Amino acid sequence: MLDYKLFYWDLPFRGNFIQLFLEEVGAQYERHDAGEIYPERSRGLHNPGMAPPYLYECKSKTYFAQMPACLMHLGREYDYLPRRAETHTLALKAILDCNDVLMEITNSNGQLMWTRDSWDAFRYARLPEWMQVFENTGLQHGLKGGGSNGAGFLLGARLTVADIAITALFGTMIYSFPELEGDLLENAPHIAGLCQRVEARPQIRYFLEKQREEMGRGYCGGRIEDSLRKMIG
Ligand SMILES: N[C@@H](CCC(=O)N[C@@H](CS)C(=O)NCC(=O)O)C(=O)O
Repeated sequence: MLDYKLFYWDLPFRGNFIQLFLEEVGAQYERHDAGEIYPERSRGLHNPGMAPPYLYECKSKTYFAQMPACLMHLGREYDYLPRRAETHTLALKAILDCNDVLMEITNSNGQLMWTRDSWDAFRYARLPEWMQVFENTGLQHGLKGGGSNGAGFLLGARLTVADIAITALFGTMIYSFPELEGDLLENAPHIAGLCQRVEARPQIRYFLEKQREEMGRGYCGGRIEDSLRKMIG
């Protein structure tokens, strides 16, 4: 029986946050093209939303929009949320941080194309700071060791929705733009190791291998991806 339908574009970008989670927990789901409900139908849904991704939950016959809300909902359903108040709040914060990075790397979701100056300011100042925010959070709460010898998770000894989000953020970014791997290793070596360990989990690895075979190094699509490739290449 089907558990979920995910309405998103044929790209990893925001959709992978939800897909990695659904793969991790072994949910039965279908991915549908966002164009099936966006933009016309999406405003009139039960729980209307503004933009993809939309997650349809079959058992409750409800839709959810906003990637962080979708992930928090799934985290609760499958018990992937930290139990303590502080780390529970930090899980939401980590997902929101990830979503901010997505917005920033696409220059406000593609509203503006990158120029050399604006890209350099992002890549060499803002992005390293973001990476350090994730790294320091992990070091304060659960990450240990480096690289493939690493252990623990962002918010303690247990894998949570925050680890899935961080892997969807940086694992995807680095696969799409291998030139940025050195930036992550320099600024957030423990997070780099965490992403490798989460990507190596059997269900997730199988999914990513298939996705990468089909989509190659595609990231967010559109003119903003062209602009990113021009800056990084
Ligand atoms: N804050 C929203 C952002 C949604 C968003 O920007 N979606 C993109 C694809 S990743 C889109 O198709 N936007 C079309 C629009 O904004 O109308 C979320 O986290 O879900």
